[in-house]
Amino acid sequence: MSITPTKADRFSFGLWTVGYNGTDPFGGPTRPALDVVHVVEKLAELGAYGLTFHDDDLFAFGSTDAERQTQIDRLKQAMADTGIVVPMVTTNLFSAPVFKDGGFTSNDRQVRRFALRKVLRNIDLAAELGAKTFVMWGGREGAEYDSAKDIQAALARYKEAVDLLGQYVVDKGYDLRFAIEPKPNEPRGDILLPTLGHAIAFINSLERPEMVGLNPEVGHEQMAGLNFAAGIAQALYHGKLFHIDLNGQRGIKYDQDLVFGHGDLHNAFALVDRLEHGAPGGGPAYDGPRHFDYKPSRTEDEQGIWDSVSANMRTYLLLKERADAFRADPEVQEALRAAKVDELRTPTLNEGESYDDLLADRSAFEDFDAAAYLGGHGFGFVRLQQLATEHLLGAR
Ligand code: ASC
Ligand code: MN
Ligand code: MN
Ligand code: MN
Repeated sequence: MSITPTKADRFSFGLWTVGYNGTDPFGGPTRPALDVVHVVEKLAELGAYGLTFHDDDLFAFGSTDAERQTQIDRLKQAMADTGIVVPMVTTNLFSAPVFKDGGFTSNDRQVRRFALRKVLRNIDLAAELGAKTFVMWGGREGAEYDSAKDIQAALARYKEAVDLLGQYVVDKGYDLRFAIEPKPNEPRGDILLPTLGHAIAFINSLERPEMVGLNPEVGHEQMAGLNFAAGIAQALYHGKLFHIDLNGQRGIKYDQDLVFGHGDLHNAFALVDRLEHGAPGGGPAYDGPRHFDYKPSRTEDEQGIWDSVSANMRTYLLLKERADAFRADPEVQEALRAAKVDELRTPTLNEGESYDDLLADRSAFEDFDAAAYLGGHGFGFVRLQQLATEHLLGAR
């Protein structure tokens, strides 16, 4: 297998990722801004197929119509010249001072109306560029103080906004779906829809839940101490994995946005295995772009940016190769059977069996020797995980 990325791998990058200039809360930029045309050319050269962006990444907040159009035209020309596509677009409702208390859920009603107008305009642009997914990361939708935010009202306003956007997309006939991106905190002390699970419950409250899914980010779930690969499995189970933000994070701390695999490598292996192969016992794999939302480290120069672009894609392809070998290994297949991983696919009740039948089944209870499980059942999960580890390390 080749670890040289090609367009067929469908790797995409945010303009804000490679474009990150190194600014953090403690210091200014370490790198000059990158021009979008240069970014598109470099991504194409390195083997990516797609670029994604927030409106404000492409043209500064407050740009005139003419300035905005100039940048759109330059991007379109670069796309035509390189074959780079725009599979996803998102809107920045977090950088400008007006959004410091949120966009869709600001306490200030005028801000909420302005936010909706900003997003509607960007949905038109997303459709124009052929994007199929519209991501919404509500980084400022939240609070620091319990006294300052009526959370129920904020969720109602969030729903009002997403319902309106869905109506707009339907009325316009756009081929576009929404993907909500959870994050537990940062920049707000607490962000609304902090995890995948919160977002799934919210989506089920919407007028058009089928149009709205998730854009989970590796580091965001890990900031909440959660298992990302397991969260992805649940998103797939609910049919909600519309898009994904791949990156790396080392534990519960600020959002690191490291290169994919430069955090919890074991979980990254499980993630790629799940995305590429679906559940071990069958079930859907992921079919969308492999999108990286990471930040080239503040210590790096421009060459370091392009090295990190390649690092994301190479790590993904290496893990894919390792996951393929893991699945194909007869010893792994035997260990999976011994661990009864496939037995979990068998329904607990027989076909047509009622609870009366279950109650009448003495083998299920009266004659079942539950005490025999004392001393361990010998599932062999540790052996299985060591096989995974050895494949991950390239030892098998
Ligand atoms: C997004 C997204 C994020 C944030 C962040 C901005 O749209 O997916 O995680 O914005 O990358 O810096
Ligand atoms: Mn992040
Ligand atoms: Mn993200
Ligand atoms: Mn991010």
